Amino acid sequence: MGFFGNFSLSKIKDGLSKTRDKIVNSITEAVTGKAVLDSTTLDSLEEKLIQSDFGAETTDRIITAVREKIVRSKTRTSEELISTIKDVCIKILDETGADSIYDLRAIESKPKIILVMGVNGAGKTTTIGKLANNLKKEGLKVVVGAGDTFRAAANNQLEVWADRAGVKIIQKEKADPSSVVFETVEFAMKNNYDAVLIDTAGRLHTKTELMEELKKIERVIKKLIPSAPHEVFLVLDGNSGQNTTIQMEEFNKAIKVSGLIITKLDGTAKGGSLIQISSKYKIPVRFIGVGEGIDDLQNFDSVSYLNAIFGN
Ligand SMILES: Nc1nc2c(ncn2[C@@H]2O[C@H](COP(=O)(O)OP(=O)(O)OP(=O)(O)O)[C@@H](O)[C@H]2O)c(=O)[nH]1
Ligand SMILES: [Mg+2]
Repeated sequence: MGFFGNFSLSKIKDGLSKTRDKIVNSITEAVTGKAVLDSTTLDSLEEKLIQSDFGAETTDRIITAVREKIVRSKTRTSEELISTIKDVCIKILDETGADSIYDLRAIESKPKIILVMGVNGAGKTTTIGKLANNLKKEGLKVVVGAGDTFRAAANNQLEVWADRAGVKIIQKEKADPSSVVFETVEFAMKNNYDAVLIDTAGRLHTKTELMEELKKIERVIKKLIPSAPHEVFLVLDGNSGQNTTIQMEEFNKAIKVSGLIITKLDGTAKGGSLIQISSKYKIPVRFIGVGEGIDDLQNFDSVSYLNAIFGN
């Protein structure tokens, strides 16, 4: 289950209970009492899938699979339907390369530079705190760079997390974000650190100058280490539903995203959007946030995720 010792199936299950209720109930509702899966029932199923944030493309794939498998078979239980839908989702997640053995500790070159970006309030700083804590616990020498110089409170917030995790932080008041990033990477290189986690300010993907700032951060990192950043994580709020696809597109244009972190999956009914974004962009989800605590970040394991929604 990856490198997080805190992997917890029950946490994932609890977190995804609203998503599970929404998806499974609405699918069951669409087909219950229907002796035949005629086009009206399939239309209704299609509508429910769209409402569950699967997106048009995934919904098409599911409806095609349902047509092929279920319409022709004699037994048409809702269990069979759910298992067909789950199979499509397994394929979609497999195609992204998301797997439970992904290991953030793997260090191709030292220091490993991990850049974290996303819109305002997505959960970047919290996630960095959780990642720092986990990497530190695994014995890695970790430094976090306070690349969010936009809000005065941002530095304090990251500092609190760095303290909690017991890792070094590099911060500079009122500085240009890329200069903080430069200093952090340089510090890590000079002092033989294993991993650098870089926090960035939340930004609207529609703000061109802020997206340019991200590109500048990447350029600055490359000046010091041409192969870096080694991971570029886009943090997406699991509650955003449809809006996540546009964020994905715009951030990916600025810096190529290597992995996704979906936060706040606890308590949202929009967990289906994770499937939508996986299907559309084929970028692996690496971690999911299931709470605000330091231990509430889990390695993404597609099988556990789908079991939590659809049952085993
Ligand atoms: N329930 C829940 N809350 C979360 C999770 N991740 C983050 N949060 C909360 O979301 C809020 C915003 O988190 P931050 O980490 O400050 O988000 P950010 O992306 O750094 O925000 P900006 O820097 O302002 O753009 C905080 O209240 C966090 O506690 C999660 O997985 N579950
Ligand atoms: Mg922040």
